[in-house]
Amino acid sequence: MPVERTEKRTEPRGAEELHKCYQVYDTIGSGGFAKVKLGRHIPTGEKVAIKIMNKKDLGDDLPRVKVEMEAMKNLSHQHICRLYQVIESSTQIFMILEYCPGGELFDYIIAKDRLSEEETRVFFRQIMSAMAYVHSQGYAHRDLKPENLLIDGDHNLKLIDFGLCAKPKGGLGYELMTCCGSPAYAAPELIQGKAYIGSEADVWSMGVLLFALLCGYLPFDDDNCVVLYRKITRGKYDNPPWLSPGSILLLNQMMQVDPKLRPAVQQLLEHPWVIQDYNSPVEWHSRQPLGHIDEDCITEMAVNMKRSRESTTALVNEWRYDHVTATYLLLLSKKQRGKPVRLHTEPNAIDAAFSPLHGRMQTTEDLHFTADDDAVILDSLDLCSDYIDDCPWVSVERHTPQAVHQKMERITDDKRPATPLEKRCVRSPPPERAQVTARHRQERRHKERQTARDNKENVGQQEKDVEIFALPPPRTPPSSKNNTRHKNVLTTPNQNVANGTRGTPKEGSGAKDPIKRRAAETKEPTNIEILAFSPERRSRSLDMAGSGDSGKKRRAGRVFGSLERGLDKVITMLTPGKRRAPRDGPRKIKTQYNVTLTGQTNPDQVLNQILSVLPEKNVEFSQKGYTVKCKTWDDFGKVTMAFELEVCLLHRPEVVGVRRQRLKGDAWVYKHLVEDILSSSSI
Ligand code: H91
Repeated sequence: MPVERTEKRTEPRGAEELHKCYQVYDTIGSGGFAKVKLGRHIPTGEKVAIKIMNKKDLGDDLPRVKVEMEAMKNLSHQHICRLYQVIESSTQIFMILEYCPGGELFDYIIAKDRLSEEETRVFFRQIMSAMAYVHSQGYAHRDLKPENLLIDGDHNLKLIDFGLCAKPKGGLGYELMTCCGSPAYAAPELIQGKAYIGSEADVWSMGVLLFALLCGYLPFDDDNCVVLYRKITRGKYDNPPWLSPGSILLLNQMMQVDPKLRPAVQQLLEHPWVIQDYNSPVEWHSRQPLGHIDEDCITEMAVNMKRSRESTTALVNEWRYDHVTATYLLLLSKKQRGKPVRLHTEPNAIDAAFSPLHGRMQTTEDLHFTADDDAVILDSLDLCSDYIDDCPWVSVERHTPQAVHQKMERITDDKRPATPLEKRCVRSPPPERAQVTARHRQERRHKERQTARDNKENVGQQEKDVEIFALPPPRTPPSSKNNTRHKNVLTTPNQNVANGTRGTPKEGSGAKDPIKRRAAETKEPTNIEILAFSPERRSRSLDMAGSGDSGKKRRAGRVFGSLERGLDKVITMLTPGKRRAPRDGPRKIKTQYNVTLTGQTNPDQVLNQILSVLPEKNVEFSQKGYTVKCKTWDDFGKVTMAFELEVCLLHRPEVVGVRRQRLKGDAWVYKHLVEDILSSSSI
């Protein structure tokens, strides 16, 4: 007899509910108001991404999150990131999502400069498959770009960020009015503020995306919004010489200024360029249709919950996006990857964790460090280390305590995202920087463009200059600008922690200072002013004490509190006589696609070179060890970009590398800025 359990469900506070079913680890990224953390679903042992949002911070963007959650509940496709669970309290929203260890397609493209036509085709077929499905379900995505495509463990793409998607009531044929998405990918009709058809605008964005894959840069680009809009409305771009005639033709068809001349995604599925080497149209139907019930997963859950298969099926069929949905979908994901359909927990554990009869609620502390402290701590280390293995941007030697500790210390700042209109303004840096980036870019591409111009230009372009632009509204500067620029202080990586003491100016200026020591040994000139003492963290993050930022860090610190304490314990155990493991030098990492090789062998010199160019690029930074956290600000005191540069040592070849990670801001502006920093640092 099925047990009616839905009435018994209570609504524990969000974070508590989260910690009952998930182990929560490091922040792995951020998107707008959200922070994304790595997690593990305890019953299945599967890794997940946890998108964490504070309702207060969301403000007017709360509807956008609701739109995203609704869309993701209605979409189930092999190339769309799966939503497993939503935990909502009065203050927070947690979205439990499919974990994609390969990170953003954007980083993959820029690491490779551009992709070959063959590799582009593999990815583009997957993008088309996802988009044909999205459109078939009546949705338009409206924010297609390589930052919104993630690479999973099998090197397959997963579409994310449905916050701007639309599902017109009368179907996709109905016109939309809201101008949204990233300007560089926006269709001409959209930026002109005209009514437009969502699916047609998506096809334009797919054309821009295809160009970015094949070329490694954007077809329409400019630091000045007005110029950028003019380029888009003209629809005129240069075809670089490496593009095949087939690619030129397809790009041209997708980036037609007249939306009615663009092919629909359904037509593109069997386009000659798309089926080349495959000889078959793209398969776009869902391999995991909504509502399908897998008997093996039901059996495993029924046994675990001591229920009948019928009542378990009924429970799963409610699709409440609670722990039941998450357990079912994660079991299914295990099955699809050929893993055993097994729940790790004690019998009845999924149910028990949520039962009001369960007694005392588990806390984060309980979860990690109660019964068998060390075992659980080591499990945490193991996951961190798994994560580190997975991620292209972090690869440290397994189980190195200091590396794990260092990873745990990284806290990504939560900042308000740019609204679509504000996003455009991110593209308008202060004049000095605009000049630097534009000049640099121009020089770099001048040759390519010369050749491209000689090449056949895209046909069907419109010469008419359309002057109606949806311009950003005038912005009022904040009344009190508390982002006074602070003088950046260049330091050497801290060596004092190893001794458990903070160096005094006198001590630090001595031979312990690695840069001075090395400079003395190698007679290398130290071209920067070196601070006589070397505390752990420097510069703006210290200077910001009164600005509210440090409060955020303190709060974030509490989230990690118990785990960090546990890690400290392990580290203490593994490192006799030391409270924390010292970091004698930069991390040793594998060559990854987000690491730039320098050809140099002295990490301190590379670090100094980077630090010395940051001020002239108007980049504010804080340095800790060999990691430099960078930020740029607009004239209104808003952070436009946040990223990390980390000097590290590579195994093969044995040179110094610079790992880069974007945390916030326009991806292409970031790319140009980092290129600029690294080339100006002569590394
Ligand atoms: N960009 C538009 O940084 C800037 C690894 C990583 C691994 C993920 C799975 C899901 C999501 C992100 C992941 C992720 C946003 C995800 C899914 C949805 C969504 C958001 C995130 C970033 C945010 C962090 C992302 C990459 C894209 C990493 N991320 N590291 N698995 O709305 Cl539906 Cl915000």
